[in-house]
Amino acid sequence: MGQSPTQSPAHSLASVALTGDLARPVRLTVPDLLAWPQHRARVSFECATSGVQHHRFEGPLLHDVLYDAGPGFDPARRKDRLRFLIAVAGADGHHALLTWAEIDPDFAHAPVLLAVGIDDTPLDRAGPQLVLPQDRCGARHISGINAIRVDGRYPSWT
Ligand SMILES: Nc1nc2c(c(=O)[nH]1)N[C@H]1C(S)=C(S)[C@@H](COP(=O)(O)O)O[C@H]1N2
Ligand SMILES: [Mo]
Repeated sequence: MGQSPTQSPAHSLASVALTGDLARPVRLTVPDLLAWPQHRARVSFECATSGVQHHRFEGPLLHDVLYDAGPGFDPARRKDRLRFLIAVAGADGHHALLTWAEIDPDFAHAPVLLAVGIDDTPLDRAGPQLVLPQDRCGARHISGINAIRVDGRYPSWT
């Protein structure tokens, strides 16, 4: 897996920074994201202002990419994962929060993608997109992702 810094002058590749409670924070380009198993999804979503859209996406599972960055929970204790949030942000500031349990195979196991292609067009320059095939509304289909922060700051309620 490539971990070189982006803003490669020759190609001006977009990149996404994985930060927060991770053992191995990293900055990844869309070509870097091809290193994980690729999944496909046909998605329809409705925008409150522009109506229904249909797209085909492909890319790695968000869970696979984040898991490899070493989230700071105890992998042997399922309950320990329940305090983790994932903040996904586009370069324009649009953002959404997911819980770790939403994408964890032991919990909701949502097939959330970090898409590297939309309708057969690579997203190398535009940046990856968050794809939640289970969402009816399109608002969480964040385009031009440039930051994902994993946040386990809820260790205890007391
Ligand atoms: N970065 C970014 N992604 C975004 C938005 C946005 O404002 N910024 N709007 C969301 C909303 S409300 C919808 S409905 C879909 C619309 O997808 P489209 O931009 O392909 O039309 O994108 C979502 N992703
Ligand atoms: Mo929307």
